[in-house]
Amino acid sequence: MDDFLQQCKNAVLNGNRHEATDLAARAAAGEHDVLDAIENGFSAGIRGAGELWEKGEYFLPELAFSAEVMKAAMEILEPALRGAEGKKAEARTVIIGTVKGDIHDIGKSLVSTMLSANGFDVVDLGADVPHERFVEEANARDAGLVCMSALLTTTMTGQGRVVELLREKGLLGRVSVLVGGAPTSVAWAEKIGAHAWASDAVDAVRVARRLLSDHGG
Ligand code: B1M
Repeated sequence: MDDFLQQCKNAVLNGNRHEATDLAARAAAGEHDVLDAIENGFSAGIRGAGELWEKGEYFLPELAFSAEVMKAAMEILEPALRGAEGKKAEARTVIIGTVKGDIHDIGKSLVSTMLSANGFDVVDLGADVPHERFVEEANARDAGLVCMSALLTTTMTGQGRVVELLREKGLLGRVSVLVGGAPTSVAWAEKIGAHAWASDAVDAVRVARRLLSDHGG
């Protein structure tokens, strides 16, 4: 890991807001590739904080503080991310959210930003989104794609519930479903009947494009 990325990682890991926002501003100003700083610097920091918490070396408030610092950095980086990407208008609306019972929103927001930056018309429902709401919004907006994030093994089942609800309402032919989040996988997506899985925000853009063009978006 180069020095800049290591500093980004440490700033989040140590809960140093000033350092993190300063590094984010430097990346946004062009000193370092923005996506690389997010994926391999700041995200490495928040994952590191999670590992320390798992080992009992961090308490939950420390983990939450690291997450706040990461979000403060993301606020600075997101506009730069939007500006950095090419704009190609995609016709169909994309609905995105983190499923019910799950408040992890950092990865979801990164995916959402990258989709917007790449010309998708994104409706971000936030975190802890009731299963029915994905379906209502997809129907009301004639969406082409529903994207769901889940970070907990206890909430990932909600992704499957939304697929079932879409099927029950007869929407599954019209709308595709993309799932992601740390505990999910290609096998999981197949098991619940989702159309695809993506590993990260860049992959999500690639897969979303494919799904929308396959389904006439
Ligand atoms: Co929580 N948490 N957390 N947490 N947390 C995890 C997920 C955990 C793995 C930590 C651990 O044990 N090592 C663990 C889950 C264990 C499990 O289910 N097996 C856990 C737990 C247990 C909990 C609580 C239950 C703790 C408690 O209260 N006892 C609680 C749950 C609250 C709730 O949701 N109801 C909780 C709370 C929190 C905080 C509030 C402190 C904070 C969240 C703050 C926030 O998001 N606003 C937090 C954090 C920060 C984490 C870790 C450390 C980091 C998550 C993160 O932001 N990563 C996490 C450990 C880990 O993931 N290693 C952990 C950075 C982000 C950029 O990556 O979200 O993976 P990620 O997103 C990636 C990809 O996954 C992918 O692209 C993104 C960009 O690369 N992706 C998609 C994500 N969504 C996608 C959707 C797509 C496609 C790709 O298409 C739709």
